[in-house]
Amino acid sequence: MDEILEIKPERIENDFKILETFTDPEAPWTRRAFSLQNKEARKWLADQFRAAGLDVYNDAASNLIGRRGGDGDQVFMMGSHSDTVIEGGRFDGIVGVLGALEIARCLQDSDIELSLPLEIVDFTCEEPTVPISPVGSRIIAGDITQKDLEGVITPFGETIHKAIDDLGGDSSNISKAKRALGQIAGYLELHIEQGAVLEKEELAAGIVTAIAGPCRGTVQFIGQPEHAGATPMPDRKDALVAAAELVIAIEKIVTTTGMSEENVGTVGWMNVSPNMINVVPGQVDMSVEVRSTDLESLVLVRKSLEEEVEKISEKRKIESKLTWDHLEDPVPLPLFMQDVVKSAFTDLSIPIKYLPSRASHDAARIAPITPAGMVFIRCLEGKSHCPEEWTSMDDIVLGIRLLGQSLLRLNENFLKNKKG
Ligand code: HGY
Ligand code: MN
Ligand code: MN
Repeated sequence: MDEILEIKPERIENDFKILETFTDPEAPWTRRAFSLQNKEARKWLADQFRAAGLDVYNDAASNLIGRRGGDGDQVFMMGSHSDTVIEGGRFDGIVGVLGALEIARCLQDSDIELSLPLEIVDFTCEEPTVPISPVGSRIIAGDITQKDLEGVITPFGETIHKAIDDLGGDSSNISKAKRALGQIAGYLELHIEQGAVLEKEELAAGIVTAIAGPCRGTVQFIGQPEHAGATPMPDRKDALVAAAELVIAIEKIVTTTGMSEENVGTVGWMNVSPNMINVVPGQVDMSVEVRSTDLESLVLVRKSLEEEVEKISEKRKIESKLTWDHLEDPVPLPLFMQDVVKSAFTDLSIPIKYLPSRASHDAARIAPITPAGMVFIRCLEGKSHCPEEWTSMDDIVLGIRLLGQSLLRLNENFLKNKKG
């Protein structure tokens, strides 16, 4: 199929330049979900969606949606997220949102109508700014219920209800945002790889085969705060030493369990109390996150981690509590969606490269209700979730061309199946 969408690099470049200005000025690039920067960026994005001829609305989950091609229950969907981690990158998620916007503009420019309406989406809160994240894509998939919102407070001290409402959602009735299986005829997401496989093989783009499942939780160790000078070592119930043992144990578990090369494990934050130089730490709260593209290994890793917490707490005679906040299995992307994306690579004469995603994406969260496909573009040294995250405008333009071509191929596929 010929390439008929005319991507405009200068438009895309301009979008990135403007969107990245919506950041915490002290910590570029930080635009956490529900922050002031997120709200302001959303207003700007909504204006761009409108200027691209889209009908713009927020669903009850507050996802920002631009729609073209009239009514009708079933749609094609493309998108990603524009919220970031703290001092994250200018490209994680953003490439997918601005890429979808550019495709919508190209469709408007060339007056092309697809066989179904198209919705482009900026999903709310993809990054773990609140424990129940990702919020927007999980609500669409029916994976977050009204009850799950209870008690959730954002880092800005607001209830998740107020935060969703302030972003244009309807937190009292989030089930209105839920889509039934099949309502989204196909979903496409463009994203940076956040790994270095493409760069090492000197490839600009790749076809995603599966998405690793992130399992996130918190561990609490409760020992006994004591005088750091007067308390003999054997008598201590030092919560921080217990936590330190667990940090080392997690690294050992993920690197020796199952298909270990598929596993990763991280302790991202830790709170020590009372956090004073001359007091034996009485309590530690810490995050644990393990992931794998292999389900069996992921289950074994989680089980070993739970056993390890028990073991440490028995040995040190201190209390412990592990709570899993969010469990995700690895998500294989349907072969026919991989073929849709592959045909786009062939159309544009781009070398074919299949690879799994070790980072997770909105595509994984809506995969249970729609066939999802992903296009990856390389990023510098695989870096992401840090200010050094970078990808070239050439690779971004190529990624958007592949995204657009995949959409046309998805449309052609849909029409063929409809004719039967
Ligand atoms: O953590 C992730 O994989 C994604 O960036 N939220
Ligand atoms: Mn991310
Ligand atoms: Mn992302």
